[in-house]
Amino acid sequence: MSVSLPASRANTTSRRCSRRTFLGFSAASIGTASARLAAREDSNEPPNILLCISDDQSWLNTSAMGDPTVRTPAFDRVAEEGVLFTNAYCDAPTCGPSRSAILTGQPIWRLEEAGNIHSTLPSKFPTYTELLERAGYRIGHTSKGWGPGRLEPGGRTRNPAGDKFESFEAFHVDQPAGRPFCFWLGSSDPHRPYELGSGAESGKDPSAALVPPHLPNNGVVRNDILDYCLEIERFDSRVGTALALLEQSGQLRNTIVVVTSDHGMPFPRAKATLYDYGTRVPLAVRWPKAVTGGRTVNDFVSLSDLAPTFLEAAGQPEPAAVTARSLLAVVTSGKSGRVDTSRDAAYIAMERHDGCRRDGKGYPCRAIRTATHLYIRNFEPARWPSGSPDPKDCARNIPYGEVAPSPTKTFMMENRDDPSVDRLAELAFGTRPAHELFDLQEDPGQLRNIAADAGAADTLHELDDRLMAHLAATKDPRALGEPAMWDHYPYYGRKVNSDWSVAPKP
Ligand SMILES: [Ca+2]
Repeated sequence: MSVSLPASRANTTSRRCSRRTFLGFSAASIGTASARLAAREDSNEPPNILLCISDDQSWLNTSAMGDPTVRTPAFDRVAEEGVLFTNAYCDAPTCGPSRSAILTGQPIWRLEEAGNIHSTLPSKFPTYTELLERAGYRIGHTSKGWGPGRLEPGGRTRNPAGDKFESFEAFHVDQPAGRPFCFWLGSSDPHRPYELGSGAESGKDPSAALVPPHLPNNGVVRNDILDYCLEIERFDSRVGTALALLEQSGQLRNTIVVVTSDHGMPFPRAKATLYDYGTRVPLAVRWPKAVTGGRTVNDFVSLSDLAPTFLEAAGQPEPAAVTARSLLAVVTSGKSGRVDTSRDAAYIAMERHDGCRRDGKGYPCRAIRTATHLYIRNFEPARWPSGSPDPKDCARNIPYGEVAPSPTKTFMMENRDDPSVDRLAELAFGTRPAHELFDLQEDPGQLRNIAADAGAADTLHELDDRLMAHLAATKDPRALGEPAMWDHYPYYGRKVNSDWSVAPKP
């Protein structure tokens, strides 16, 4: 065995990484003979895994999905030669929690402190990366891995995405033949800030920008979107470089390449909300050795499904705590459209995003997204969903601290009295009721909450029952009536505002 484990960690994972389940390769077995063996494609050879994950990109903003202002040839190639998922959702629309769900295969309500941003990922929650490493994989990451947050309070000494490298190329240059790898190709694109006007200066046409229906359709917003699109292209070019490298080394055929994002775009009523522009993400999966390409699949999938997918593809059992579902049967089915009819909904959650409410309070909410409806349950509707309007409560003294500072946000705040802006600003910054229900056939932009409509009562009750049953079955303290600690966990982000603090645990 190439890796020896401290007893405490070995105990928590012995069920799934015994010698019996070891893949059969290790540092000791990697020699000239095994390298020659690996050079011939062995049908039992475990796949390499390359997860390419951008930072804050909504599902529509790829050329494969029809956005005319962005060019994403790498994403498009993975989609065309693999499977394009049109109904993929993050587990939480906030960086750290979403990444914790991806790594563990569990929703954030099962991950204690990791349900908050600028927190930690306790080491008792096993990650697919570490499980694969113990099975013999070489793991690494570049740029943004798990985070933001602090690892030490969770009992970790390195990023759970793997050792850090300058680039995928820097990792790959030392990759031994005959040993599989698992790499996390992270990025801080298209996270804010942007270079103002860079999108238009690159030649993009502001009039072609895809303006979501919940944002004002004007030059400020259009140019902000083009700046965002330019950063998506920078991420995509890095994916393209990795694909080319694997093609040159002859490894592309048996590498599972996934391209996605941790959650949606950093604009008002998008990131850090449970509406589609915050939660619906690009997702394409390519693995020619086992996956027939040229397919579009509409099943509802969550990014936490990736962890059990990778483990199953590598022939590894998943930890008992994993509640997400492997996508391997779907991606290897050869089918398009709705493949697994039981995948008819996605569940999404948020607790504390940024530090912008007194006493460290978050905005706890959960949602179920089906093909026809989005239903949101807000557990603390008296709180401000986008952060307090009082600058003294917010980092950098900018009101509504859960909405990233941007030209779009500034415009909407400064023009709130304008009749063309006021309703959209209220949707972005105002309070929200305990129940929100949107009919996606009538209202795909999710602008009109019909939860109080008499005609929607049956649908609301049905979706509320389904959401709460799912949360209870997966042991969400919010659904079980148990103490929810997210308001009280430490916050390790930068506290620019000295007035801001977290109330201690009761
Ligand atoms: Ca992010």
